[in-house]
Amino acid sequence: MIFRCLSMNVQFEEEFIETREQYEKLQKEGLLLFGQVPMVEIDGMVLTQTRAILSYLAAKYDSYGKDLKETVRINMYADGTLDLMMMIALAAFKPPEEKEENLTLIVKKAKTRYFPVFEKILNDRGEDFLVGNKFSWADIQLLEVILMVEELDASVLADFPLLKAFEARISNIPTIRKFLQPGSPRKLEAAPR
Ligand SMILES: N[C@@H](CCC(=O)N[C@@H](CS)C(=O)NCC(=O)O)C(=O)O
Repeated sequence: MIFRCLSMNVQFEEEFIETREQYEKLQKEGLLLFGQVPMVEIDGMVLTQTRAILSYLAAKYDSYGKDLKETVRINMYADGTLDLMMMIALAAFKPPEEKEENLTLIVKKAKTRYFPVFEKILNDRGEDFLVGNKFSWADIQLLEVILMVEELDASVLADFPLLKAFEARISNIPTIRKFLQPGSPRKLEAAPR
């Protein structure tokens, strides 16, 4: 979400839920449709559900393909990366004795199920971006998950040269580069270890 806004140079305020009270306040105010975060206030609306929020932002900021066929591919790629991200997020809630093993499995899954798909897409299409040779939600989503998995295993892209180049390319888009630099408004959540 944050990445998405930043890549389009959209200003936003980011707030993490750090206490039970903060979460309960949102609940009491009736802002959380299913009692869950993330939640985004935008254009006079209160939105929840990650995929719904991200697809709204993608459509609003012209990063959702030029036609339905591009859009459905963007959805497939973004959904795949979101599944992988969700595994990482949920690892934080595993009992400590299971956590390390779970994270190892996630890295393995990234290497065997998810990253080969994106390496092949980049190879087959020979383009700089995943869909339509134009920056889209799928690209930012993939960069985000690459960075997340690299926090677990810095060498995870060793066998994926096109993904490594993709990571460098997308990270170097000026607004994204600025966002990733230390001292930017980026707030890092603790890695799930
Ligand atoms: N399907 C939702 C899932 C969101 C979700 O699981 N949020 C967690 C925090 S990461 C939450 O709010 N859990 C509190 C609860 O379920 O009671 C989405 O994609 O946004």
